Amino acid sequence: MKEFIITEAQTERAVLVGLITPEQNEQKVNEYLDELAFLAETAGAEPVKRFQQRVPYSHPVTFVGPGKLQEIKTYVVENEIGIVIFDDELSPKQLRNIEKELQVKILDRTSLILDIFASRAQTAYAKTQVELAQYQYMLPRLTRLWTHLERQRGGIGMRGPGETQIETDRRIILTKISKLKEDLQDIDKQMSAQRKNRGKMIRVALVGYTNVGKSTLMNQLSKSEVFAENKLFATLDTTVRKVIVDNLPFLLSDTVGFIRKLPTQLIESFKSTLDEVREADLLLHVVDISHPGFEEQIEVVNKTLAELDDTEKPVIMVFNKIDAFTFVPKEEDDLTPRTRENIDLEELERTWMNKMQDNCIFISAKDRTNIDNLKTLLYNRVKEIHITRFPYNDFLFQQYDEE
Ligand SMILES: Nc1nc2c(ncn2[C@@H]2O[C@H](COP(=O)(O)OP(=O)(O)OP(=O)(O)O)[C@@H](O)[C@H]2O)c(=O)[nH]1
Ligand SMILES: [Mg+2]
Repeated sequence: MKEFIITEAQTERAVLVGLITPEQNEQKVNEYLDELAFLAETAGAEPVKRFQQRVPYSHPVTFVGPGKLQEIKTYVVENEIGIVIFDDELSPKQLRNIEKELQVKILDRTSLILDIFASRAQTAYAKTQVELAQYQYMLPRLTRLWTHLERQRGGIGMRGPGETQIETDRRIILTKISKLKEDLQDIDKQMSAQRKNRGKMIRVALVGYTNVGKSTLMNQLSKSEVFAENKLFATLDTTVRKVIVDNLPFLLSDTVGFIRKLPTQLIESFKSTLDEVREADLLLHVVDISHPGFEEQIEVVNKTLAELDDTEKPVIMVFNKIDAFTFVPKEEDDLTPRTRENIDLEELERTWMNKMQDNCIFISAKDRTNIDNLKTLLYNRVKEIHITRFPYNDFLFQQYDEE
């Protein structure tokens, strides 16, 4: 079975491939490929070259057109490339054909993210979740391979050993999937019991795109040491800490970051990690304001949150990394519409303050800028929630406020 598991991409030279389509213009594709390159580096590969093609939609058989595929092949052979990574999820058919043609390891966005998750998973729980997602990714790809072979060999009377092997593999995978699901259910029960035991404390969850600084902020707010680094998906397991601001205690959790096209298998199998988000009373949506695509990242996070949970939760928008924000002033006669590049920080702040009322703040978790104001904001919101939830219990706060 081993050969089906997506292997880790260790310091292998990689080529990245993206499509310029009516939905994603050249600038967007460049941004997506930057992100794909970051993902590839996180997985241990070295991206050395990018290929792009302008097409109305992806080629059903080979993703890029046949001419482009030959161009990639020539480059791969001449430059000893070990992996070719595609920026979209490849269909089983595309995967087979591209693999056959290029004769090197082929990954897509989904399998790359799954690979990173697999190498990052620390606890038995995270490992089980990722393994389940990997098998679910594999299964349809095996099925297609099987029907593909069957068609080639001509069906009845021709069912040879190759096909039997694949059928066996399919059965093994199905058994594994149901075993993993059972394991997860057991752990889920334990975890939900644990969450219940935490009592009535207000729960606040840090959410956001990957690498925006959630864990760094968690460390600042709780004075803990949560693993934070400049890699994607540094955090896979949820960490929960008790935080006390001005004598007011609440629970703060740090969770897995979101990303564009987060594989659905992963959302599914990480459901219980994400329960922490679902059961939170208040969300701190952390945004990396220094990232050129921060607005799209906000959308991705909001969409993923909506998929997880259809109830509206109070949200505080936390715009992080203001120390790294760069502003390119506009020339006076420049009539191009305002974009991220020519709006300065104050203007952004005003716009968001208007939109979010008081529920937004601009900080630098790294330099601790505005962290005290964030704490005050948190204190006020948590207190409000507490008072609406436990109206007879607010003497507690009088005590706090008097101290
Ligand atoms: N310049 C700057 N960098 C920051 C700031 N906050 C965090 N970082 C850096 O951003 C990177 C990612 O930080 P993390 O805290 O790991 O981000 P995260 O959101 O927890 O990321 P994942 O767990 O991977 O989703 C690290 O290199 C941090 O040092 C900030 O305010 N300014
Ligand atoms: Mg983190």
